[in-house]
Amino acid sequence: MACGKEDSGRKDNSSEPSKSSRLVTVGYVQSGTGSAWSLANVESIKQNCTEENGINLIYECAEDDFDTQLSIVHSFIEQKVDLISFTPIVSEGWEDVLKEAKEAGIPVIIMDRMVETGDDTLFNCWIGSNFLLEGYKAADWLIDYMKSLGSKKDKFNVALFQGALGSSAEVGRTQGVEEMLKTAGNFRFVYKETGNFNRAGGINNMEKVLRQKLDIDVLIAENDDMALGAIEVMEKNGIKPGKDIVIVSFDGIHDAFQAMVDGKINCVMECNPLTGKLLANAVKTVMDGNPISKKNYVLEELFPADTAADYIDNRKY
Ligand code: GYE
Repeated sequence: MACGKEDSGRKDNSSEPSKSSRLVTVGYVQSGTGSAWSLANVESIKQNCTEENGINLIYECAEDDFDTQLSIVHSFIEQKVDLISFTPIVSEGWEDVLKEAKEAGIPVIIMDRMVETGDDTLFNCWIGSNFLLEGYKAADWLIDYMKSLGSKKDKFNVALFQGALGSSAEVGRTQGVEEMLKTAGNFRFVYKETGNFNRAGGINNMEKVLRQKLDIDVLIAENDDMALGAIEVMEKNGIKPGKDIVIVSFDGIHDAFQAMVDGKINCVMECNPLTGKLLANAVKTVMDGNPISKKNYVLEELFPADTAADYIDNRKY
């Protein structure tokens, strides 16, 4: 209606601020886009942090490089954006820049992965997953599943493909699965390396496992992309994924659900990337000066393979 006939040539004397001056400028920097999870996360943020929702989004991606991400956050402070948000590639190293943001009076919302600072007044809130709990739940399922197979082995050999080292997603999941499997007493980690949360990392690690003839019973991949990469290698080498090697992974992307339906992944611990709406709501709450919880966990479920067919058609990512 702004361009309607009635308005033409008329001076706007109203005290109502113009649309653009009411928009909150949010500088957001994503960690990287190497996984289907992060692509879905970016999509969700872009779909919800819109002008219709009162947000002018400046979107940047750090392509998994910490220094790049740090300098982008710095540039947001220099640009005097209204609010900064980011998914920290690694947990540590954020203290100084967060202090600068605080001194400049710019609120900060941390997304997905967490920062490690001694002072949680350095950010307004965090929205993300309970990675430690994800690790516990996945390993707990695995313990029962291995029991149900009735194997005579007294120890199961486990390969763990970790996510990007030092990210809270990696740290939490690693701790969770290690602690939980230790309580069972019959799991032995024979391989533990990062695959950087991407398919190439899954391929490289699986090739190494085979080269080293590690004879693994279980693969725990800290995200689906690495599991799918490993599956490619297994199949090329005549190994039946999901049968010869039990596979558990994290995220719950559509391709992993398909792999479960096909019997190639045994269980997926979901990690929900659809947090754009929560971010848009949190931006409003913070900018309105209303109170907000410091930590906001997203809901997520465990999906054993026999449930996958019921859910696959409704997966949104
Ligand atoms: O599991 C992985 C992504 O931080 C929760 O990062 C996120 C993880 C997710 O690249 O696929």
